[in-house]
Amino acid sequence: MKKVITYGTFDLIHNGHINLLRRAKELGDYLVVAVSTDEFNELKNKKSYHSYENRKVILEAIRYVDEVIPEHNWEQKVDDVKKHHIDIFVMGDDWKGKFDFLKDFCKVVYLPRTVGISTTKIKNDLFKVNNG
Ligand code: C2G
Repeated sequence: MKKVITYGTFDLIHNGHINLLRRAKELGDYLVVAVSTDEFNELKNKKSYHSYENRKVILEAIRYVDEVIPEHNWEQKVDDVKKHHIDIFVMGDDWKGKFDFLKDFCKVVYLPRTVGISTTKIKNDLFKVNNG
């Protein structure tokens, strides 16, 4: 069984996230998603609308996702790859090159981001709609 892992905040789930999760799953048989905890989001200077628990519940309901684990810090990826016997690490290409150190432990794949959508765009568009 080929196992894939990807990491992210996945707040306000949108088609960009779904495209990534679908393509990540297509690379193997089992997809683990490491979703950032609220505490780690603070480290990433990200404030998510949904709590960790709710982002986890939402991800677990997505057909491409087989398992959701917490992402507590930047340093856990090598341990995660070993502990979960991961074959392929996948991220959107805004991260291209940033995780190449994992190539010693698994295949590293950067997928093109979906253009025109992001959690920040959703928040900004909603602000505009509600504030004239
Ligand atoms: N993504 C995408 N297309 C978009 C928006 C996001 O392909 N239009 C991808 C990102 O490239 C990332 C994943 O969806 O691979 C999750 O995006 P975020 O929730 O923004 O994740 P991020 O904050 O980049 O966290 O340790 C890694 C970090 O936790 C990544």
